[in-house]
Amino acid sequence: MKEYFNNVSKINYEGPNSKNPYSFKYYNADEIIGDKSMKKHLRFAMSYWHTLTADGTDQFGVGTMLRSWNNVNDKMELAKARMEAAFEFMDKLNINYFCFHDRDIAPEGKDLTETNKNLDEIVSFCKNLMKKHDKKLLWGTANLFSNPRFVHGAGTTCNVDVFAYAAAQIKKAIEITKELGGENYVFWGGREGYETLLNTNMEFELDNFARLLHMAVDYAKEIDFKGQFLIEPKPKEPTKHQYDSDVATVLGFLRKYKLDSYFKINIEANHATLAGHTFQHEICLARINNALGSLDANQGDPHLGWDTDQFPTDTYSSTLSMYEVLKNGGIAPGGLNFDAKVRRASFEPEDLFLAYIAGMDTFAKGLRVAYKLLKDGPIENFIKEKYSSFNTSIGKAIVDGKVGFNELEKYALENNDIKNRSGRQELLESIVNQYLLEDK
Ligand code: XUL
Ligand code: CO
Repeated sequence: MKEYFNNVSKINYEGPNSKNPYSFKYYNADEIIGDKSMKKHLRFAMSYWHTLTADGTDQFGVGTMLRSWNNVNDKMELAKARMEAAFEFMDKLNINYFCFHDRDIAPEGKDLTETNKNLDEIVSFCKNLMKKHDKKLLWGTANLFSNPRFVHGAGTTCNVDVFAYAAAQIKKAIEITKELGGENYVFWGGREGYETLLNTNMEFELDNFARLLHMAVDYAKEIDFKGQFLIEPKPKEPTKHQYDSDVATVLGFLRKYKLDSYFKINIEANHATLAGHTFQHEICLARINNALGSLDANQGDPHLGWDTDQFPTDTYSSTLSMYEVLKNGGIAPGGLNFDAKVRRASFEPEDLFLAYIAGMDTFAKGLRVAYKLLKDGPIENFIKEKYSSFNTSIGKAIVDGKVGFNELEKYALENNDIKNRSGRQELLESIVNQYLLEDK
């Protein structure tokens, strides 16, 4: 088979002292951390769109990426060359999973029939490569945002023809995800939102969106698709008011429409930033609601107000997010998908490897530190102690639901000596630093 990345060979773990840029410093796939190997904790996935199809185009200029598979003219041949490159890339980086949108892997045809035919051809090509390279599909999804037909949305469109098209597209995307053994299926509502209420019936749009998701749930049952359904929140971008703006909003939506038992949440770091939350906050909120599904591991830039989708290099954030993942008992059947793209100026194919190494090492380091922090317990113990007044007497009675306003008023009237204790934020932050800086 043709080699697409002939300047880079397999990336191995060489440890934190290595100066070889093409080596892992922290990610040691088979090393056991606690009860399982790093690769089982982290379940890294390659994002097909950013890695294989993105060309570096931005609003000011055309693509810059040098990609050896691009010299093929025929669209289907190009799709196949890309896919071969994808499997070579995953092999060399020791990544076991990938994620795609339907339109990333196969080109649209002149109509839906031809588009589906293209998809079928590529899916069977993909299935063979998956077997040969021993790779798995973390999740599939449908791109319901790039084509101009989705100008008013997909599930929230005002045009019933578009709604039907979206349903047909999702149906097919679930089918191919099943065909490839996908462990999850993602809904990111790219165009599901609005700019102004002057032209929008928000209530009807949300009802319709829920109708579409219920149809998806019914269809999954019909064809016995066992993968986990996920919703991916994101505020603003592309629309001003995205309906799935953050974890709390998605939970409210799922509960209102009785979809909560069928969906978990795919949380993306940069989307959390845009929502004014930390990644950790979003993961924690999903975790405590039994809704943590999967992670899109990337990061934004605090100085830029859009979804820059950078590779994650912030070890503080990766530590605190892995802390939540460990508290969740793991992320499976979800994983860590690098929904991240190399910068436009990092246009050489080697940059893709260097970027993934950076991201994988950042989360491996985060996992190692989070595991030690959780095992030693300085944060857990502090938090436990902080709420200890609820463990005995009147505090316990509140938690047990045994007292109401009358008893609490009596207690407050008799208790004139209220004392608070420090929250010790700075101490706790320096403990996290200590663990991070001392871990080798
Ligand atoms: C867009 C985004 C998507 C989803 C899948 O910001 O994150 O790529 O992850 O549609
Ligand atoms: Co994403």
